[in-house]
Amino acid sequence: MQTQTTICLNNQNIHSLPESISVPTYDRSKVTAGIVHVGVGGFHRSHEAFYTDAYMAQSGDLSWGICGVGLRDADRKMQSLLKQQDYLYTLIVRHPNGTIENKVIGCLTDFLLGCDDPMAVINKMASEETKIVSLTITEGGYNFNPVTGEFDFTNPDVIHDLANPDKPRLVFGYLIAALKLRFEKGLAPFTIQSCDNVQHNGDVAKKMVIDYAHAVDSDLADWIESEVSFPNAMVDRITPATTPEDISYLQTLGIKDEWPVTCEPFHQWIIEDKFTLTRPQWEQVGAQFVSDVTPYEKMKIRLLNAGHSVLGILGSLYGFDTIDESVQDPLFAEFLRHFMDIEVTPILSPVPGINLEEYKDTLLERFANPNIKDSLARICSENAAKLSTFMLPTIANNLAKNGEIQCATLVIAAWCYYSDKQTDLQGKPLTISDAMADEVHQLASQTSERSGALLELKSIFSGLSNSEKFVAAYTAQVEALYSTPNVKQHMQAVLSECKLGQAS
Ligand code: CS2
Repeated sequence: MQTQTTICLNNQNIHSLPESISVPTYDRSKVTAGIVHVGVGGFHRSHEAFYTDAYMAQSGDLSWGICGVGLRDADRKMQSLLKQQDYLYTLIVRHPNGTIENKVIGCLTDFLLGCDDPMAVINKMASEETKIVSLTITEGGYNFNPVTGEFDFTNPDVIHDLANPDKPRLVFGYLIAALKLRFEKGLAPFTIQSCDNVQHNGDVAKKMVIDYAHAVDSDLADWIESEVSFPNAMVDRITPATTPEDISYLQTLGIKDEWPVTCEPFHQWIIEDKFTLTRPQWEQVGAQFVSDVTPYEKMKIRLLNAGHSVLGILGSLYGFDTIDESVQDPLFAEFLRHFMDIEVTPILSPVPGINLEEYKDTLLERFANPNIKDSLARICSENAAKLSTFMLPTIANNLAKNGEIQCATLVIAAWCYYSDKQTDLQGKPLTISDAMADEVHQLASQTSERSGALLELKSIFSGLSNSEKFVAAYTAQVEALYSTPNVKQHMQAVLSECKLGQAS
């Protein structure tokens, strides 16, 4: 048997890779890092890094390399694997028809680990070369109370960081320490660019950073408020977690890459054009700069991300493993489309340049891509923060205008059952990864005694639990699901009830 020789992905081997893999065409030794990015997960590597790599290749402006930053010990594995590869990695773009494009991305220049050497990160952010600090810190990473919107000063990590400004744990401590150095040196500040699925992500980042800064130094806080830009943005590219199969697939092509990234072909980035210093001309490679991103981000978060939660929670309970598997079930596809059409579309504002019907068609096609095995476990990770961001505001908007809430409410009822039993309906254990999992489980498991028990989770439900209409709909759904644990039957009931309502 002939054994395939594999070439390790690194600078030295980059021009010996098989022809089926495209490689950076610019001189990596000349790249300097204008961007420091916190949170180098799969999404950053398929999105901002992908655009930035393309921009450097097209423009020849090599001042936009990205210095990656991980803050926690959990980032160590990625840091050490990428370092071994001179920070190169392969983006595997999987089309629905089976076509695969393999592209080595070259714009990462370094990867600093904050928990090992916080000052290295702070000094890097404070260096003159850094023009932008971008963030993918997840919906939960902004440290705000979802009901009041206020910065959570009770978080033990925040208390730690205020007492140890040169050894912070959270991103706010790093940003403030670096901005303080720039302020003292008389250097202009960097732009803080959020790339998370939070509505008004730039405004939220701004409020959190400034609230934290006030607790450190009010002159600094005033300077940040007047000088630092926090552009809002809508970010989009479905990027499942990397699997061992992705690594073996590259090995069959003759390349050894320890942490590639798989993603769909679709990508979108709509950014508010508001930067403190210079920025890459990402519009040359497909990003769009606009003066107001609000309608775009609302459309994306309320349709795509919430749509993922619909399939993720109902599909997990039913026993599906991936998004494509769930949406290929006709009842799940109909339920999702119904949720989008009846509960979300009426609360969206017109979105310039976008036909919403076509956008929703495209979402269903993207979800159905059979080559993107996006696991429901990934989709359901951090459900508490995601539902607060993606789904509960839609219920609140509908309550305010007497709109429909049945689909979204069934999803919340199903989340209660999911968090209570922690198995699917056949009894198979679910993998639950959520910072709030214990709190949620504790209340959800009291549902048999009090059907509205989960709504006592004030940090999530204190707004909605004041609505009699929501509480009645939720308790009815929960009671029905607990007495007949058949998720499809309840999805069907919601659809039939709505059709009856429309006919009468
Ligand atoms: C997903 C997102 O995490 C989730 O729940 O909805 O990661 C989604 O895949 C991306 O936002 C797509 O742009």
